[in-house]
Amino acid sequence: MQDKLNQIKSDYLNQINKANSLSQLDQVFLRLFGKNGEITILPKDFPSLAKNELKVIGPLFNFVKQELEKAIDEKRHQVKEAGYKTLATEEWNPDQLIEIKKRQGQLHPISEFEKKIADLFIKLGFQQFDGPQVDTDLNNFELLNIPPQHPARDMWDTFYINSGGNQNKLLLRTHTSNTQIHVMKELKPPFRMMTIGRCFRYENLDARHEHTFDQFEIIYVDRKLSMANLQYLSEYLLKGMFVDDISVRLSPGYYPFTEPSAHIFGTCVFCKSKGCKICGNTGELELAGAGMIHPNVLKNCGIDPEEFSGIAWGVGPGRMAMLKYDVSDLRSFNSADLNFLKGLSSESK
Ligand code: FA5
Repeated sequence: MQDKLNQIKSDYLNQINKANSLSQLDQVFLRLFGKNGEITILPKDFPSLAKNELKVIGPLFNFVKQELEKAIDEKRHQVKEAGYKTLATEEWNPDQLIEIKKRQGQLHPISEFEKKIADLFIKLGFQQFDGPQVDTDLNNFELLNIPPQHPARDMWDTFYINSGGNQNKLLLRTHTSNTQIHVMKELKPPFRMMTIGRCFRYENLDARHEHTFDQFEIIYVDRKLSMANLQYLSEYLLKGMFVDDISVRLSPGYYPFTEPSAHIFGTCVFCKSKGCKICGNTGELELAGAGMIHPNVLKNCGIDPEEFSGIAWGVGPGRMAMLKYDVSDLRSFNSADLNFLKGLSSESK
């Protein structure tokens, strides 16, 4: 038995040495360790061995088995490494290299548009602030003079994150007006602030309504401000972003957090005021909501309404970009259609 084991060892080490492919090594492995492999069947003869002989054969068997397994493993590794080297040297053909062309990135047209709006107001001394997209019911509604059960909540229905006790209820903000509250609580008037950010609404979607869209909002708090300042800033925005002859119209509106309130309209560029399906046959598009900050809101933020007044308005840059770029469906901006978006870059306009 001892001779047989030594014979198997030397024969198979020889075969393993000569093998130069993984499939040859698999064959050798099967001949040794397969169902009827030479190493597999050997222990069947152990019961017929004398005890003394078994004491020698047992450890020798284990040693030979481990040596052969180790030799196969090492040879497999060598064969694989040699294969990689061949691939890297002989099969590598530099002619197959494909040139990866550099692609020039650009800002999304809405971001580009928002940057231009912000630049306009930086010139007038407005500071930019960022407000939370997830906020409390208190900041999004109550401190803006919209108590629970107020019918105006229907217009700004949103997505709720938890139903925790009323004021602490978390929601996705419906407008950037929550930022008014954060800023007015922190700053002492007079101040001019602006904010741009994402808003969310539980909306019926159409060419002018998205469930997720951006708003740009300004607040100006000082002594002796009036609707005349509001009219001026609205025209400043629209003329700055469009052309000097765009007509701006303020019509009376209602917002619980402003008094008086107004809707700001710009001429519909699609039909040139004739009336079309984009503007709902009105000849103009509503771009912003605005007004003088309600005394209750000023008080809620610790500002004395007897001494200070404030102007606020919030516009949808997406709606304005529709006009600027002649896009008939707001949803195209989020379509991820690169050809469409590239066509709207500042260079092409
Ligand atoms: C507001 O959200 C007020 N917070 C604006 C405001 C601020 C009024 C400060 C007074 C003082 P409104 O819901 O009308 O108002 O929205 C303002 C603008 O956001 C709209 O004129 C429109 O341009 C844009 N907008 C509103 N809803 C959507 C929507 N679903 N998809 C795209 N744009 C929208």
